[in-house]
Amino acid sequence: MARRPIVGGNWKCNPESMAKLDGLVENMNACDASKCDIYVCPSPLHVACVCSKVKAGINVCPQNCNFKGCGAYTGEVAVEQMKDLKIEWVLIGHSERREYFQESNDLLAEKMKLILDSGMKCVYAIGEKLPEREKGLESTMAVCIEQLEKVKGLLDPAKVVIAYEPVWAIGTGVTATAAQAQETHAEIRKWIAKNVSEECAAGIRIQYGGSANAKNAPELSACPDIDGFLVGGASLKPEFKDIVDAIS
Ligand code: G2H
Repeated sequence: MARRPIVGGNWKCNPESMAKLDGLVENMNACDASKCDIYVCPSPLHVACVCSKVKAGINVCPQNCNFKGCGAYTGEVAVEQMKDLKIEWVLIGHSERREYFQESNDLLAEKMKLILDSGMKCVYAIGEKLPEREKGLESTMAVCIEQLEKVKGLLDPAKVVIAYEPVWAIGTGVTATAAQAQETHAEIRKWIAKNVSEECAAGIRIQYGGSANAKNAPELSACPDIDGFLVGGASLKPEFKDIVDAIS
């Protein structure tokens, strides 16, 4: 089954000023969205502004949502508010959310259900830390499986994209080799085939994230089970366009 590639730019908690926001939006608007889906994850304060500035074909995808919707949830952002801005996608499960904000697999499953029930789509990030990678593929997969187990009943390829992001490669400049990434993506797909369905495994898109850049994107993108990228640091540079152009 042909899967349309998808590339996301995760700006994390950047930029520090509105003055710099326009430059980042320009980088996004320079991208050719004809051969892949493109989304951008601005920080919460910048989401509405970015929605008004990105060109058609660039989707805004907030970096998080709360687990309940509107109401007495101080400091949170709700899916209803996103829908009101015509936002279709939400990113959840990023390792920085898991690590610094103690987001558990249970909480993330609750969030994914809420997102899908509200008619939105979800990018769900998973990935192992360095000690697990150092122990090999089996221990790497044990983490990925634990992160997938609670959402397996929600994995609709039309609505969910998985972002495989080995934590040791995030923001470190160390990228998984194409062989390592392909092997893990293929294993994830195999697990989905066995535990969800063959159809889901064949259709669901799995992005790679972790120091993706213009240099490593062509080789990673050529791997059969890698369906695009979730890009952090390089999405803050004009280089993001080159990553999109590298999609094969
Ligand atoms: C992983 C990635 C974006 P970077 O966090 O989600 O960031 O490309 O800087 O490693």
